Amino acid sequence: MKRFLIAALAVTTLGSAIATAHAADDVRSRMIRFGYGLNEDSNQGRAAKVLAEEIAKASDGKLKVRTFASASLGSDDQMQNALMGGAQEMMVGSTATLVGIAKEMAVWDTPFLFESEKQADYVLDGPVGQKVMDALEAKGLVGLVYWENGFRNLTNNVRPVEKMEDFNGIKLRVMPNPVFIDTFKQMGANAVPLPFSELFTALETKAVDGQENPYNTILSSKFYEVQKYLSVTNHVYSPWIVTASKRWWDGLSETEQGIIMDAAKKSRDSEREDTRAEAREALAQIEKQGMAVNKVSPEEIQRMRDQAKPAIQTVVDTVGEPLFKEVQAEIAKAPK
Ligand code: KDG
Repeated sequence: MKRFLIAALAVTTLGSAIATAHAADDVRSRMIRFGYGLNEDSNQGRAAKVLAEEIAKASDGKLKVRTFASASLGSDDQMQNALMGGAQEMMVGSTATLVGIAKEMAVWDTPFLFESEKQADYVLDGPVGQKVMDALEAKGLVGLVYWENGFRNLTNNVRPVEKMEDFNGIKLRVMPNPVFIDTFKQMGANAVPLPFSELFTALETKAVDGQENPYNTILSSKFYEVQKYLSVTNHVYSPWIVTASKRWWDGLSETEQGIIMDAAKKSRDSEREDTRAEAREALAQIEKQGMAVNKVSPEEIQRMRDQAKPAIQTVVDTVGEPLFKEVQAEIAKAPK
């Protein structure tokens, strides 16, 4: 009996060693180009570094991620096209810039959709967040994880926005996305869609008067150098999404896909923690850089929510009522 047990143990040990060896063989030496739009020392850049390190560590250095900051591989939509064509392997960008590729992504542009990061995490990482990601596959992209861009706030050079009427006449840059254009037209602004890569110059040359982004981006992109007023609205929570070229992804072994997916989840958790820690300090730092900050009153926020209702209908018309209702149901289940 004892000899049998020893033999069985030996076979099992040998089997697992062979399996490990095969798994290691399943990982080839590869270079992965990962592009993003913000600069290297932004929250987006720091998270890209974490992702690269986690993938290298888990593949014994075989999977090398080369990160490209500041839209050096192109704007979000240019990189998305490169991934779909197989000319680039991975990227992170805004879900809002994917609406032209997968209309389901527009659900995340709904004004005032999430009230907290906790709600956002629960919904984005849950079944409906995955369902929206899955819509990318038919278009040649693989959605891996959502990172946090954050709650968006207004900056401009004309006046502090304290009530809805203050939007009138402001040329406001928005992400190239129908819901954002609609939302700010409803508010009375002159919405000007521009890629993020052109935003700083547009502000500097006064081609536009203002823009809206999370504190982290206002800080890391130094918008305080070309903007006077910051008005706190938290009018929408913006996710980023890490995507891969489906043409490239389907050529990876299961082991390689598992390594990248596990690393992406680690980078997601680390990015959210880093972004939130930075956001807690960012407002004070932005004020220190000379921007005048005003918090829009709850009454005026409610007026903006009411005014934005036609834009919410644009979302429902774009993504379909069933998906919109599924997101609302998930939000209702989310922890506060
Ligand atoms: O690559 C830059 C994008 O992540 C961009 O979407 C950031 O929120 C953004 C914006 O305003 O364009």
